[in-house]
Amino acid sequence: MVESAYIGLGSNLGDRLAYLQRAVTALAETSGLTGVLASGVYETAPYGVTDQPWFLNAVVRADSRLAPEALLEHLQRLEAQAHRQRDRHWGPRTLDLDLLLFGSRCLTSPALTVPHPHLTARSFVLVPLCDLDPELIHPVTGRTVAEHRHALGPDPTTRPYLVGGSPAILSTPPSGSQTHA
Ligand code: A4P
Ligand code: MG
Repeated sequence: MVESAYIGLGSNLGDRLAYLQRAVTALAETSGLTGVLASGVYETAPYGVTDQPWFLNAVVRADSRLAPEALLEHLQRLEAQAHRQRDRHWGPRTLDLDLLLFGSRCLTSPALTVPHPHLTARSFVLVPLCDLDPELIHPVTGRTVAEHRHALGPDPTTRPYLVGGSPAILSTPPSGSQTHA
C-alpha cells in the first residue's frame, strides 16, 4: 500500500541549507519512497525556545511504501547521520525530521504521533505545506492546510530564504540510485 507522507525538515546549526539538501537527496534515494518533492525553503524565527538561532525549514512529500513506524526510524537514522545531538528539548539542531502527515492516518503512541501535534500552530510548517498541496486535508480537523494557515494570519517571521537574491531550491536527484531504508 502506498500512502502520501509529508516530512518537516528543520536546521538551525552549521550549514543549514546543506543539511536540508542532504536530507532531500537521502529521502529521494530511499527505497520505499518515490515521487519525492520539496517545498520552498523558509527562514523562520525559533518557536517555543526562542534563545537560539533562526531555522531553515522546508517540507518534503513522498509516496511511501514504508509503514509510518519504519519511516520514522529511517528519519531518525538520517538525523543521526547529520550528527544531531539531543541536548535540549526544542533546542538547536543540525537536522530535525518530523513526520507531519501520513495519508489520512491518526496514530498515537509514545514513539509516534501523526498528524504531528503542533502542525496547525506553526506557520513554518503550514507555509511550506501549502507550497506542495494547499488543499491537503488535516485528518483530525477536516480543514485544509490553507485554511489552517489563513487562521494563523500573516507571519513575517516565516520568510522565503534567498541565496544571491533568488529563493533557495532543494533539488531532487535523478531516480535510479535507491538504497534500502
Ligand atoms: N515523535 C512522536 N511523534 C513524532 C513525529 N510525528 N515525528 C517522537 C517525529 N518524531 C515524533 O523528538 C522527540 C520524540 O518525538 C522522538 O523520539 C520521536 O519518537 P526529537 O526529534 O528527539 O526532539 P525534538 O525535536 O526536540 O522534540 P519535538 O517534540 O519533536 O519538537 P519538534 O516538534 O520537532 O519542534 N522553530 C522553528 N522556527 N523551526 C523548527 O523547525 N523546531 C522545534 C522542535 C522547535 N522550534 C522550532 C523548530
Ligand atoms: Mg523533532
